[in-house]
Amino acid sequence: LKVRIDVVSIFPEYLAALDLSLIGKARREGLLELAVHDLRDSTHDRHRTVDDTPYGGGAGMVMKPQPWSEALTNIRSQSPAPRPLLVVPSPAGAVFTQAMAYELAEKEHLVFACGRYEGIDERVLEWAAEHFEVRPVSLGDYVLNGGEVAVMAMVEAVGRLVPGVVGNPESLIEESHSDGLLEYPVYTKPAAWDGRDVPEVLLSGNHARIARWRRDEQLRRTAARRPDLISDLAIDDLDPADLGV
Ligand code: 6GU
Repeated sequence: LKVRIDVVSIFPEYLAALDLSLIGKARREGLLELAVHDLRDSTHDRHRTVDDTPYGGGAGMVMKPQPWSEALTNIRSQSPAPRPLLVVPSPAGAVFTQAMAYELAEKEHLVFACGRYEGIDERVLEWAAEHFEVRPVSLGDYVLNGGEVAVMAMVEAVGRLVPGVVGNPESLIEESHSDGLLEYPVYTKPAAWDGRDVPEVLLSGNHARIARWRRDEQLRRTAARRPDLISDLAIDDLDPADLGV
């Protein structure tokens, strides 16, 4: 169940950090096959031009179609999948979520097309839809200068869900968002630090009381910080004890 990931960018060095940590280890162990491509390798002029002025006027530059079609055609020709998923990072995309990370982790081949400037000529996305499943994706409601940082976040979120990448699969089950709630607070030794005590319930050895306390802290924290997540809960996501019955 290996996942192949290709990233196309005009700043391939940005993605060098994907050699580090858990994702780098997964690559070395062959669980994840990741290649980063320089879009400028698909240009043919002396200046390796990837952008031009926008039709209709306006600020900034737009990425030209030709280098993209050439780069993506090359990647497509090497694909193990009949119709790889093309993720196009964009603040105008659908918001990336943990559910989407799980969905992407099931794919055989993911391709990330990092735009810069004001974006990629729209016809590239139309053309690409004939060869890929095209998915514009945003990290959230703020603007980055390009897709590279977003791709780092998405590759890490997806990569850690590939079987074998995270050593202890329990840590995937317990973490934030897996049950629709934020995580409970955690503590380690010493039991007293800076005049602050670890909540006594955690030292009690009473596993049922600890589980109840942690769940209440999750609910309290989620209601305070992310009321939108509370609204999204289905009745079946709650335990009768969550409601005090
Ligand atoms: Cl995926 N790309 C860019 N350029 N800006 C963003 C983003 C993506 N997500 C949030 N802001």
